[in-house]
Amino acid sequence: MQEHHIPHWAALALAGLLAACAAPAPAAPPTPAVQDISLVALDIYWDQDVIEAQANQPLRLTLRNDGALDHNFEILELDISVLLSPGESEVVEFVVGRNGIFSYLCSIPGHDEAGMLGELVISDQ
Ligand SMILES: [Cu+2]
Repeated sequence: MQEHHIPHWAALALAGLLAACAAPAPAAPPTPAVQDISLVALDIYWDQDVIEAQANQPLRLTLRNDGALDHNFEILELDISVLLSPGESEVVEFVVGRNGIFSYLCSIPGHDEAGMLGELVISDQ
């Protein structure tokens, strides 16, 4: 029954305050910068052995197969596996939430042994 002690103008002000609280926040947090990285598969190697990126920032990895063979980009630890036919390209977007070195390779038999492997190095700097 406390409402009875609140003056009418105060109740209106309170209602206004509650409405303001329910409204969406005026300033949205800044959108994290997307890190655009390209990796090209060739016969039989990747065009890069090391990829560096930041933790907790969206990573947009564009994979392209410029070879004449199938290649399959794979990062086991991140559960990423992308099969690329010759001439094909595909974009994978993901975020790595911690620092570390994540090995990538081509999982087509024999290709990693032939040198189709590299490291995705994630840091927070
Ligand atoms: Cu391959």
